[in-house]
Amino acid sequence: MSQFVTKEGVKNLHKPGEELITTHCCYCGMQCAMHIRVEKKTGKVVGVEPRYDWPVTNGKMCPKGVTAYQTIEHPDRITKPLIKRNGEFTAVSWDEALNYIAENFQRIQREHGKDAVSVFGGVSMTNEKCYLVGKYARVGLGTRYIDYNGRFCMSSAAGGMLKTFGIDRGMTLPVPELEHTDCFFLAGTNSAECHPTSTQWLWKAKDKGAKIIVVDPREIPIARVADVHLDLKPGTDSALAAGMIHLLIREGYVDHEYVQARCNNFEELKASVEHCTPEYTSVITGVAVEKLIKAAHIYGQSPRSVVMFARGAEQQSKGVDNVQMYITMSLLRGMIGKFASGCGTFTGQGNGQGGREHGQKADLLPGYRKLTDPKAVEYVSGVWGIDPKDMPKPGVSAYEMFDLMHSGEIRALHLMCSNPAVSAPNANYVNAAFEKLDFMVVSDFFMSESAEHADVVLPATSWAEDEGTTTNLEGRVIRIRKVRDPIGESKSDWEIMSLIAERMGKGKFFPYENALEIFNEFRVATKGGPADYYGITWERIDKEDGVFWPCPSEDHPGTPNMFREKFNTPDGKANLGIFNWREPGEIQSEEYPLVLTTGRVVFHYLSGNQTRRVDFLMEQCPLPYAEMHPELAAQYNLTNGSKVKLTTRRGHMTVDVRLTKTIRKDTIFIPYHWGKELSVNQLTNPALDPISRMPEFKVCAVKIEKA
Ligand SMILES: Nc1nc2c(c(=O)[nH]1)N[C@H]1C(S)=C(S)[C@@H](COP(=O)(O)OP(=O)(O)OC[C@H]3O[C@@H](n4cnc5c(=O)[nH]c(N)nc54)[C@H](O)[C@@H]3O)O[C@H]1N2
Ligand SMILES: Nc1nc2c(c(=O)[nH]1)N[C@H]1C(S)=C(S)[C@@H](COP(=O)(O)OP(=O)(O)OC[C@H]3O[C@@H](n4cnc5c(=O)[nH]c(N)nc54)[C@H](O)[C@@H]3O)O[C@H]1N2
Ligand code: SF4
Ligand SMILES: [Mo]
Repeated sequence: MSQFVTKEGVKNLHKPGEELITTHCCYCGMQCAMHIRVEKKTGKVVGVEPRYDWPVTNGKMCPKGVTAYQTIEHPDRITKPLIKRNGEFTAVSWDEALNYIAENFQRIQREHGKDAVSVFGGVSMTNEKCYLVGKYARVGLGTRYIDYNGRFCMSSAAGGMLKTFGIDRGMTLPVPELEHTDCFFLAGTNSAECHPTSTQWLWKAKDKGAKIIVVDPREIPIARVADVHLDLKPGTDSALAAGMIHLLIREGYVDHEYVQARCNNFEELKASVEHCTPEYTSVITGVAVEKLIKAAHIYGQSPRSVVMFARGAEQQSKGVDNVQMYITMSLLRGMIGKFASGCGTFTGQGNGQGGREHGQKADLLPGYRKLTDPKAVEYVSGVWGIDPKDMPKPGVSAYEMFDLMHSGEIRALHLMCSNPAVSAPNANYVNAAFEKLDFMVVSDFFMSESAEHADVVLPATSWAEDEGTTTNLEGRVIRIRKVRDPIGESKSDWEIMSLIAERMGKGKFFPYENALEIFNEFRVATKGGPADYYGITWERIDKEDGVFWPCPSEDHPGTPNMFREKFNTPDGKANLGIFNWREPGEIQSEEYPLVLTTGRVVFHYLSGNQTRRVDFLMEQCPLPYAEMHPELAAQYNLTNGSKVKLTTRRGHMTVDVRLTKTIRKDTIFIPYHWGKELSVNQLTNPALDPISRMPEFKVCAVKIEKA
């Protein structure tokens, strides 16, 4: 892969007779720009070439990105619709599959009501598709039950931002400004493995003297070069932030002028952290007092600081509290709205930002409008051409949909672009929920652990066989281009939804010929909403290297920097967090004495359904493992490579031990990119955050024994 790291020779990777098609990587929220190499004669995809002239990633890519093209024409692609008969999938025509789906959806809705059919979406899809999922559920199928995989991903960040700023936008500043930042406070983000190309900005800033503080139970790659590593016990982020805030106030680092002018709740916040001395904080978080004090001084003295967080802090039953407390650290220093300063979440999936704004969430309509707001319902109904009375009410969150499958309130499911059999918490319960369904449809381009439960599997096109837009972690809307014609008989997700809607008698609401028509309708649907895309056109995106929302009109420049003058709350002020300590949903006990946390490795993506099919990535990382400290392992007579059985209140699994001194002695880390008996989600706790309904993937109590 070395040719991708130096500039020399790379520009000439492609050969004569090849065409370069400019697009963006299908995986994480960095959305690295790249060219796909296509052989002109055959139309075949033969490789990739980084794109150097894109200001966010500058030609950098990671091991997943440079091999992503290998999934496009992979022999495992599903090429025909499949119907399960007597336990076996058989290929059928589109007509047969679509009729079968419509018959079953209609029968179930006749017998059990409209809401008995549900939709579960995902945000690896373009904005056009994500927008249509919401319309498909509410207009095409007429159900209230729709939610999506972003619930497991961005919902706590969204909840914290909404509470604090009145709007949820991943980053308050554009990525290239990070080069000029003096201090990075990174909480629960393993960006070197999960957003690898973002680190170029850290290194540039570090060359100019920037300081780095890392908050993570593991000494992750960036922690090794950090000025301070706060190695907290999983599940204690809000207490850690409260301790930092206590010190910022005590040591005189608060920008009182800014707080006075732009924030609410300062006195309440101050009272709530009065007891959070470094000693108190150290007891709760397990971080040494000296480290806390050092971090507060470094952070407090930096003229331009950025606080970034990700799933480590967010995937907890108090993820929203954690996010709000970390943002509060940034507000107290007066950083938000200033150059090269501010805060943000590392958006997970490729379109994790755009896909959460346009109506896949149980309570949201396009443009981040709320389904509980009658004016929003009236506006969107107008755009869709339906009677506002027919707009379904808000449904429930992703995990709660599985509860309703168990109780029988939900009897059918159309799952697209997600693999919850692997990625949802408490996997045994989730797999049992799929088995309880009367009827299940899955759209995917590969067979998945979830699709194995389905009655019908529909071949969707991949990210490279259709065009559209995504919104990257900055809030920048960018173009995804069609690289080749659909493989086999696969169809684009928007076409599949439109065809089913047509058979459900709702065809007139889905008249689309192409993705651009959907984009133009979607612009109008978002007009005037918090996430306003009305002024964004595909032409502008090409000309301007992406356009940032909100962008209310075609002559509006877009909004790379948020909150320059005011916040989106009714009084224009940000709401500081107020500390209120809560334990994680499950704490250690005599029976379950250790903490289990889960996450990612650089070589695999999410449920692994794509990356487990790439030889190079499998060579690097074929199996999950349990990362643990040698001192902990010794207590159980475990060595590197021995088999360990892990058990929680929900399930058990056996994996290899990987010894490392870079993890806390009370914590075990397992990556979650594998299914069935290799799935760590057999063990995880579905305790939900009260606001975001995010499950607690990052903390549960576990016991271990030698297997
Ligand atoms: N290689 C790779 N990259 C990816 C993905 C992938 O699957 N693979 N997925 C993409 C997606 S969808 C997402 S959401 C992002 C996720 O990106 P990240 O959030 O960076 O990834 P995670 O590994 O889930 O968790 C980050 C860190 O949280 C730490 N952690 C665990 N418990 C706690 C805690 O209680 N507090 C704190 N502060 N930290 C804790 C873990 O040790 C881990 O290092 O990555 C995106 N990029
Ligand atoms: N234990 C644990 N569990 C976790 C997490 C964790 O940190 N720990 N993180 C959570 C997070 S942050 C996330 S984002 C979730 C994600 O988990 P999932 O939602 O399961 O994500 P993927 O594995 O990307 O699943 C996407 C599926 O859709 C297919 N697909 C990809 N693109 C398209 C498309 O455009 N159209 C269609 N129709 N199909 C497509 C892929 O082949 C794959 O089968 O996992 C969550 N689960
Ligand atoms: S950093 Fe993210 S977007 Fe960039 S190549 Fe890697 S997975 Fe793809
Ligand atoms: Mo995610």
